[in-house]
Amino acid sequence: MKKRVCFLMGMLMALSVVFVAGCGMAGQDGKSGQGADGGVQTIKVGFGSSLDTSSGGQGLKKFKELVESKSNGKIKVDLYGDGQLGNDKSMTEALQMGTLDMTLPSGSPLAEFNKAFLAFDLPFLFDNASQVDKVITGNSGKEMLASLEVQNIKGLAYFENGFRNITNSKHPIQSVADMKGLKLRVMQNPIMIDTFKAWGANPTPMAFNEVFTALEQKTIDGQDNPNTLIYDAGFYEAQKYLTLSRHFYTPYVLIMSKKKWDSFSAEDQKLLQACADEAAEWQRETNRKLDEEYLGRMKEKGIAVNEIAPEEITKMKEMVKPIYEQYAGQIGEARLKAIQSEIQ
Ligand code: TK8
Repeated sequence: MKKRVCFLMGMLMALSVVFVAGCGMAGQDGKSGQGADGGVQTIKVGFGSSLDTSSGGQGLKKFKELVESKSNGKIKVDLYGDGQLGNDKSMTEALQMGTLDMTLPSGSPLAEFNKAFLAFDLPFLFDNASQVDKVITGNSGKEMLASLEVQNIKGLAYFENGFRNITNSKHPIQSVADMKGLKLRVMQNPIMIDTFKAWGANPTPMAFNEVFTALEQKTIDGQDNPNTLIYDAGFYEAQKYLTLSRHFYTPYVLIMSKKKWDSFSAEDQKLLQACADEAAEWQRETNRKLDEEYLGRMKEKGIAVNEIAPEEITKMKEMVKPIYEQYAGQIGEARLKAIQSEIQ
């Protein structure tokens, strides 16, 4: 299928990148692209989903367009989508080592590198987009981006992956009892694992690029993602039911290797930050439109969509209260309090 061909092509491209780098022809001290072509600096960006249909990919294209025009071509942005250069975790590691310049992971795998980001993974933390915006454009959001510096990462901005919903191939999830024993793929993140365990499901952590095949081969019953990615990744083709649970909110975090960031002049850094902010605002808006649009397309293609009754949601919230206490220490008590008061 389409996805698999992409993946194979991606592997080939990734191999050739490694080969060229191994021959010492690129990436000298993070200043690849500089010099020979009249001072042009190139930013190499890797992303786990598509560049065309996914909202994250569209946001990255927007960033590229802004940077290249505002720098008058002095800074070039090269985009590699579909997991060609790796998954969220491996690309973040590549950033730390300085072998990749930029990526856009979900906040959840990033939490493995910086525990503050676990805050966003708390179940039902946000009820709606305006609460999200208060936190990510407010103090807590900014502080968390800045805190990535310790990990050798420059945190630039928040894009939006979105509110996550559950798909599965067995039966509609109308109550928490319906989750019992369902083998659901989750991101590699401890809060997500503990949350689904608390609801009686059987969570299986897995990298994103393995999910489609696992659904198709039925080694898992289902998974959770925002509507945009359930559509973009084609998961709906291998699933019968989509439950609009909106149980987690996942931001995308636009990050650059510190080494690359430091290679830019103060003036260029200002330009890059401004482009990241503008692209982020555009992308969040776009994602919110696409969320609805792609849900409509999936309904047309035959997936059965249902909501969970409000009383059941209340019950699910009760069941995961201990998780807030359990993780407050790792997130930072003060940080969690600040986030909760920003939401109010
Ligand atoms: C790739 C990932 C992915 C995430 C996941 O873009 O792993 O489920 O939602 O979209 O960031």
